[in-house]
Amino acid sequence: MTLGIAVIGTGRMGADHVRRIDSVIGGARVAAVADLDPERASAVAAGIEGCSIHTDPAAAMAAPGVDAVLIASSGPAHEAALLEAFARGLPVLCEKPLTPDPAGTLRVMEAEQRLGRRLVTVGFMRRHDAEYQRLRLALSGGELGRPLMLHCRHRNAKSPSFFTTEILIRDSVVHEADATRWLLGQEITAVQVLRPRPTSYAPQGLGDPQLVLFETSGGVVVDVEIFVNCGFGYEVRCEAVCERGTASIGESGGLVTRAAGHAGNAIPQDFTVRFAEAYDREVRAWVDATRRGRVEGASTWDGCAAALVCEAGVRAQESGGRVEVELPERPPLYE
Ligand code: ISE
Repeated sequence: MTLGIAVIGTGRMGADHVRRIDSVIGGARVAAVADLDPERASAVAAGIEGCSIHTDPAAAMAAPGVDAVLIASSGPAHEAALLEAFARGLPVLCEKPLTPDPAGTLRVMEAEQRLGRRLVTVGFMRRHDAEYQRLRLALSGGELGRPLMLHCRHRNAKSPSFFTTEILIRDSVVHEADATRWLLGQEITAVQVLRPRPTSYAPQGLGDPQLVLFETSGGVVVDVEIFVNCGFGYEVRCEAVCERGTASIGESGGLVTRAAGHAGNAIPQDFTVRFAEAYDREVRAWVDATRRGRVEGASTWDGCAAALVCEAGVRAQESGGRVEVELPERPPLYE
């Protein structure tokens, strides 16, 4: 069967996923789209046969031929859309962050437990990136010895207008929160945030860049440079320092040209380019699993753990000190 998907939110990410489902991924079709802006939704759905257009996410989920939901609306709209999908028993791929606030994430986790089965896969696309997968394999292989530190750099060319000092943690560093847990198989137990003087290229009042430190349950220390107005492009790097060597990703810039006295490579300008293949693999894996009646990949628990790390990060920004992560017991549904 071809999986009919309702895509909620047709902004940059939603539009990219609509294109991907329509022309890259096999076995699925865009059956409905929803966006508060009907013109944007219509433009994104133009030319997709049988795709209905809505302003209300619930109406899109109720449209004929919808078997599953991809949520790509803004973070604050995720909780309501997730609960709507639960009410209809529809499997969901939800873009990160699962919800921007941990209280919302906990409510979603409780609702999913009441259903008694998993419906949610969280779109932490780095888990599907070939370089990240190689790094994880290198760390689990044991040849490098035990990991001691991760040095992470997360740079965006320019921040969107809604970014605040707090959102840098909840929307951007949330990726490192998940990647750290996934790469090391350890929980993050405490967070600190250092704030150098802001770049003069950041909007007034935005604390950019920031240096975020994680401590993990296994004693690894992780530093994350988050810099969302670096100007030159989109860059995500990670170096793992282990007892017998190091492993790093995000360094190879792909094609290098030498011409006219200059050598270099292009730097992607945003995440839809840098992680294009990871997004393809993520959506394909979700479609394939859903067609087999399975729910795989990052779970609501992973979304919740990442949100709680970010909450500690925001508290650490405010206090200037070290804040412990308050992680509840992992519910049996997510074992
Ligand atoms: C954006 O939402 C993403 O997910 C990107 O990967 C991240 O680099 C960016 O900072 C976020 O705003």
